[in-house]
Amino acid sequence: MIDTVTKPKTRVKTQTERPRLHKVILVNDDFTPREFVVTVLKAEFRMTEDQAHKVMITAHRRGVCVVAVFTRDVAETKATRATDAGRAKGYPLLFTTEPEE
Ligand code: TYC
Repeated sequence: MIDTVTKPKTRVKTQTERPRLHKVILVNDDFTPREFVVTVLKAEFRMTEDQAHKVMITAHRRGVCVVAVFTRDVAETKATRATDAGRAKGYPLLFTTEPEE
């Protein structure tokens, strides 16, 4: 019997798709002190005082503010750590995540 080798007819995709990015969103509340929100943003998201203050004040005025975008795992880990930092002090500070369009 003759073994025949057939070439695949379809071409394999050569480019890997980029993973979808997820937004970390800061949610306003009436209880967490402004300065504490700034401290958490600086520690968890490596922001400067100025950047952190702008994000905090935007969430304070508009209800929410996008903090940054990451791959899903990183976004979820950072949102959880930042939310837990507030909870450890008894504050209802909340960071959520959602996929980018
Ligand atoms: N609204 C809070 C206050 O007046 C400050 C604050 C800002 C809390 C942003 C949460 O995501 C937040 N103390």
